[in-house]
Amino acid sequence: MPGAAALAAAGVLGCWTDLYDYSGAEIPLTSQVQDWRDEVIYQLLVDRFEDGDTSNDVRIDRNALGRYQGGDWQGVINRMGYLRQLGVTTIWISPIVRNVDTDAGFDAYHGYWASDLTRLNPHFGDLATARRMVQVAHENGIKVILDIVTNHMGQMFYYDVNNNGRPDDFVEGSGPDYPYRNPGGLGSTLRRVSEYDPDFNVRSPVQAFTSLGPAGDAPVIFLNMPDIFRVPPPGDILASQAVLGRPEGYHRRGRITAYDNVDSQPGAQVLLGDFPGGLKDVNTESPRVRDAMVEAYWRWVRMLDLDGFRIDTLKHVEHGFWQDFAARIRVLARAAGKRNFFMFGEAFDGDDRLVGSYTNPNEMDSVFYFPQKYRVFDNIFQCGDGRTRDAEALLRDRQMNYSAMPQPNGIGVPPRQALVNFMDNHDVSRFLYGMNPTVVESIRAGDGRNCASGVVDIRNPRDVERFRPRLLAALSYLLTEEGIPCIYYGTEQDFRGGNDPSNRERLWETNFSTAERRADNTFTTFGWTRRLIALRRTYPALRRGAMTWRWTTEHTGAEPDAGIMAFERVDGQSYALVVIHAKDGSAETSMGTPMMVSAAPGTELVDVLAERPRTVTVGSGGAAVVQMGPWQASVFVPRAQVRP
Ligand SMILES: [Ca+2]
Ligand SMILES: [Ca+2]
Ligand SMILES: [Ca+2]
Repeated sequence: MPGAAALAAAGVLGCWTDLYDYSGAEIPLTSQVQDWRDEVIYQLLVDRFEDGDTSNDVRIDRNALGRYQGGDWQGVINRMGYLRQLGVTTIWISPIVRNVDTDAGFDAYHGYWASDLTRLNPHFGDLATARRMVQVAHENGIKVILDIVTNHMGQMFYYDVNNNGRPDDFVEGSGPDYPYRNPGGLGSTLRRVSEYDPDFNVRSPVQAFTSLGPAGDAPVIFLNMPDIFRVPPPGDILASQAVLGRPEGYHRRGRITAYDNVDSQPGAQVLLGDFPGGLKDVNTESPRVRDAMVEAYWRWVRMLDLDGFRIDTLKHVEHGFWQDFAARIRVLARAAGKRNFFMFGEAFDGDDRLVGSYTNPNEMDSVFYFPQKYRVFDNIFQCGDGRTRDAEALLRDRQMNYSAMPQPNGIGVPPRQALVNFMDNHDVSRFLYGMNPTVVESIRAGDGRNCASGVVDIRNPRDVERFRPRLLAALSYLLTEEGIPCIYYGTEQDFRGGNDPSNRERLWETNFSTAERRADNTFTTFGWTRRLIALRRTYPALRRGAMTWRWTTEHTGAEPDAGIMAFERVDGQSYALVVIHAKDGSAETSMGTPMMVSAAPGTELVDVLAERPRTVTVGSGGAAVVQMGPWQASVFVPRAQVRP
């Protein structure tokens, strides 16, 4: 690496292009994970986590969260101790590959604008640093999941609709076609067309027009701007990549304008359209493109000893691609001796059946549990009106909608038991941001639920403080329920940013505080999270136990059991009963009538989450009565199983 001065003097990124030695880059692969249900995932955006190397801080702007901030892989290395102290066991890192560096006033700090899948993004470091990051993580018992995108590349080309050889913005159409102004309707609507991002064309590739009329498929013109890595992938490192620099590598239909046809029919906009922002949709049906994706991403596993892929935008790619891609990666992993390589994906949708469909045979080992994010973390924990019954309905639906068969050559756990649970991520406002008034309105309209208590005035720190008990209760659920918990970085430091990019704060500004107590001796969110993760590690039932609901309710307000939710986790002899009171209030409450649990009558259950352990003795027939304070969470285990 040249020094910081040399980079700054050069002032462009092009000078970084060929600094890396990719030769002899494969390393021995290791198997780090026995059972993914034992893991706690921590999602971090590399650019926002820690700036460990100021020499790569090229063109950062700390006044704008839509620009690069300076975080890097050296920063992740430097803060491995912080992650270990929190107790997380896996990090999911944002994409590492080279991106179109900047476009329309925003930067590719997030990594979702790929331009070359075989080179690294130099803002984050070099190959040696990336490799050391994974090695140091493994030495600390932390696994590394790489975020990958196969659906689209960055803004690589424009459609030369008017055939003049340069990118234009223009108005199209012959005039207003309102009947009163144009009897007979011969005109067409005026609309603005950007050649970077024209609207979806239903029947064919984006079409060209001249003054004489239609002129066939619009030429696709790749840009050549090496200073910002906006160049077609040269295919010099992997020949397979060259297809991504040619028109045939893309669907060329234009930008998605309707998201409602999400059922993956052939021809659907969501499958073939460009992603907003001009992100060009890859021709994923093409065998050449499939080869390019498998080769490029498998190569990073070989070079870095990665432990899994988090896969972007599942529902924008046809099922056939996933069945091919995932199966081939698994075969490669097995042949290379990498066991339990984990692949889970993002279908950003509340439709449980749709999300579950990506766990069908040969597809994902797991998916982000978006339906739960909406129906449990938003509607129960953020809203807090007392109704908890829908959490039970969701678990029932899981039996129908998510595969019960582990993927062939996969992680050995059925998808339905390995869903990735989360309350927020980089694409939604943070939990502590509170409920968005629009969401509140839609919930009210939908089922009459009153979420007024979930609305937080984000300008008022006291309001946020009143909301924080909900976060602690939500974390208690996240870290004790069935599946694999995933925590978005900054949650442990009470970050409360709204939508993208304000939910992508710089973590280093917290000084990575590991304080477990606040001035009044209550837990910090860091301390509470650490405590829950430790419990999960100590009690096998909380990691691998089957989950059975024992109490949910439709009651609200002052009714005795409003806000109560209780479930058991049972793994062989290991038993846990989790009770959470997801509602505001001032006094303790019990559920009115006893709940029936499966622990034997006479069993003394100890609340191991409480600071001063309290006990409940199971009565005849399995009846148990539990008193709960507002937003309190309890984890009861039999006295004989309590561990220090
Ligand atoms: Ca840096
Ligand atoms: Ca043009
Ligand atoms: Ca697509």
